[in-house]
Amino acid sequence: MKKAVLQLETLVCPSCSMKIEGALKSISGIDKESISVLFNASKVKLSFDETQVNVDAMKAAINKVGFEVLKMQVKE
Ligand SMILES: [Cu+2]
Repeated sequence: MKKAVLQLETLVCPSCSMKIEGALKSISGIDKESISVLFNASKVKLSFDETQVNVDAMKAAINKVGFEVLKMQVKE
C-alpha cells in the first residue's frame, strides 16, 4: 500500500467533500477507510494498492465529479 495526498482546487462547501469522497470510494484499490477529505486545506489523503490503481485514475474520478486536482504526491 502507498499513501497519496491530492491537493484540490479550493473547496467551497462541505458537500463538495462528500462528492469527492464518494467518487474515490467507488474506485477499487483505494482503502475506503483511509480516505480523508480535509475541507479547510482542500486536500485528500488516502492509502491505495498500487497494483490495482494509480493516481491518474483518482484524478480522473475527481475531475468527473467536477473538481480540479492541482497536485498529487505519493509516499511509500
Ligand atoms: Cu460544494
